[in-house]
Amino acid sequence: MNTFVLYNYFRSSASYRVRIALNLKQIRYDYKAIHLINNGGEQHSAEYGRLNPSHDVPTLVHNGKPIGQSVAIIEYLDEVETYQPLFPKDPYKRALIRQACEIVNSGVQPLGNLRPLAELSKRFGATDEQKRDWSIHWIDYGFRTLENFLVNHAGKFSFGDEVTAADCFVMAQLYAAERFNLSLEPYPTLKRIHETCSKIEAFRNAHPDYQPDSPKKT
Ligand SMILES: N[C@@H](CCC(=O)N[C@@H](CS)C(=O)NCC(=O)O)C(=O)O
Repeated sequence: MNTFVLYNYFRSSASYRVRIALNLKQIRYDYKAIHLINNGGEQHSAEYGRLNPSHDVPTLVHNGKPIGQSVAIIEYLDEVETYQPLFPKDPYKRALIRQACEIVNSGVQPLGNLRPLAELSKRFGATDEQKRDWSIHWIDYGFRTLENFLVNHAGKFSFGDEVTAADCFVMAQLYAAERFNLSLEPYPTLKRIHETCSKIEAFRNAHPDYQPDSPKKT
């Protein structure tokens, strides 16, 4: 039996990246919701910590073996399931795709994550309004960085006309525009990628609103 279990949270952008990759590869998986707010944050439980010592989502468990960090998970999925490759063979193209993934993964998302935002309040008394302002600042920084990078590489998707791992990261990051009600007009390349991917079922079905733990689920 080949089993995949994804511990994740509907609104988590790092989880969203992995859901897109799983869907693109047509891998069926069990959805295990980890609520990041309720019960003091279910990610902090000792039981979950045994699966993922970072106490964050997502965690993929493949045949009983856990993997954390969305970059590691998506690269692993690409190695174990060859259907719909997410990284090309050419080393330079692979490096560029990883560059796009890391702009999101290490350059932007950590700055808006729950934990550092909570710490801004705890240590410096930041209000909700100030934290919102902070988040929007870094989201815009990330969008501008991606726009300036991808304008030289994008076709319909982030890299040409083929879907790659970069699209999993870019689309998940673009969800921030929906959450914070930001226009994509200033970022025409990102807007085009968003329009392309939003028409594809694998991306649509991974959207936070359609997950079992979303209050908006229709
Ligand atoms: N680099 C990690 C980021 C994981 C991460 O920050 N996950 C967030 C949700 S998007 C989380 O679990 N936050 C919980 C917390 O801060 O307590 C990955 O790509 O998996």
